[in-house]
Amino acid sequence: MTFDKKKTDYSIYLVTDSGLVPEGLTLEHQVEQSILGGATLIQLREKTAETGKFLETAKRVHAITKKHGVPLLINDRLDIALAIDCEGVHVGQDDMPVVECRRMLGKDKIIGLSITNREEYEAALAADKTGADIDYFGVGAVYGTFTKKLRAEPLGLSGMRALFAYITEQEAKLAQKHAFVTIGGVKPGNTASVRYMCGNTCNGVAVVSCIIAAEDAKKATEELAKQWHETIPKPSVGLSADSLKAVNSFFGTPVFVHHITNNVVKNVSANITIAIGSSPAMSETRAEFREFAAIPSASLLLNMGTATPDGVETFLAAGQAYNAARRPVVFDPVGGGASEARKSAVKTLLKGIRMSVIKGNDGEIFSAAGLAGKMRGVDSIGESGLEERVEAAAKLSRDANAVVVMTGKKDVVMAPSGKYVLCNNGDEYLTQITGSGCMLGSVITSVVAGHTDSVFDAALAGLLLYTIASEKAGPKSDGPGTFMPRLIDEISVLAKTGVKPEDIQVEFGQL
Ligand code: 3NM
Repeated sequence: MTFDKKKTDYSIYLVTDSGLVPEGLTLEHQVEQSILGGATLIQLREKTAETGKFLETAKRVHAITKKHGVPLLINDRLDIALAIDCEGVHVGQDDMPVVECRRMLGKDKIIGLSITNREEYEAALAADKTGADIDYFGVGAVYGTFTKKLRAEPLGLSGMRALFAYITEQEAKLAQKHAFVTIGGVKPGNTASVRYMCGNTCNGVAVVSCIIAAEDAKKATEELAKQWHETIPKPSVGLSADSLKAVNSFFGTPVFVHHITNNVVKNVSANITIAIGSSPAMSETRAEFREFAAIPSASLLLNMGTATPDGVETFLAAGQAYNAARRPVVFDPVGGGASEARKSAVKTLLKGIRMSVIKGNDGEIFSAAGLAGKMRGVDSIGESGLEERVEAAAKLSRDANAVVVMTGKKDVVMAPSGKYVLCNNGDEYLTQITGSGCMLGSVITSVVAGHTDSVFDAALAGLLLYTIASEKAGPKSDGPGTFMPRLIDEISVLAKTGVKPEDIQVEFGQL
């Protein structure tokens, strides 16, 4: 095999552990099946093998990888890599320093290094300056894993996104760029989300157990590769001031909206979902999450109104089931900044779940963005200046790679790209009933579920449907008590007839 390391495909990277190979199968069989299923790079990682045995295994595995033209790297053991003359090594922070590896291996071999934070990445850049010439980094752990005792807390999706944002900025300044793979608890169900959150700087996913422990390693690799290659579309902004009539094309698609929400609003949330022609379910039963997520039009609304520790686990299980099924998850961090327990719950959920939309009042959005929010119990007190609100929505949108809908006098709909819409629609009565924000969450989830390729536009359309319905309901109401049923009446009409362009009051902006 003629080997040019610059052409290395890092996308589907199998790291071995013979201890996890199912009974009756061999490591060599798993490696070959995985290559047949689409693995593009193999690392032999055998932490407990004795030298002689390791060398023999390495020779056999190298014969297989060479036959298929896939590079083989050896974990930690430079001596083995040199002995079999394979394509390179992967080292950890406590292994042979990368500069020494390069000196011994020469310039044409691949050298990879594990990192878990900015400091380790920066130290590696310094090592590059003294001749390490590192080719790629394994970044993790993304999630918790039983395969390895981790050196640090898993980064989660939000942590990976933050680290990759920093890395991407630094790499742009470098002449010789590196490749990056993510590792730790990665499997087919979360691969698309990991890729979406890490962005284009991420070249692949490195996995151990989801392939090496599979009865059918070829099939397991094919599934991983499929998830890697089917990327999730960005929530780009298609609607413009000139094309607002098109919002009506977003209504009328019946979908299934799975709510995990608080007891105060379950009834009205179900009613408003039915009013716009969709089907609500209110299930906290983990055993049925996967089945529900598999419904073709399914969507999930996570409303954190009553956040118990067990509730957070339920949210995570549901969110991850919907992420795996590539169905939208809308997050309403109700009262997100009201207590330390709620702040920590929001962090945990943003680590574990890829959200399509995050909807909240300004206190909730400021808090989720890590900016001090002003809260009174679960209600937001007063509003910050518009500029600050737009910036907070933009920060959260970038951090979570999600569309953010921030309600207030002017509602803000924000895309991760910094494009945004300010909406002036909405009746005063919305501030005088309980559950008005929660019902908006149901409406947005329903519209987004019917239009997963245009999440931003769908979230905006849902907001307009709801706020314009409130403006129709307000004048027909005698007070907040009669406003609630009127709102449901009006929305059921507007969902069919569409909103009138002259009723829409929005401004488009770009940061
Ligand atoms: N390195 P699985 S996590 C080998 O964080 C390894 O650097 C990690 O195994 C790191 O795919 C890990 O079975 C194990 O979760 C990954």
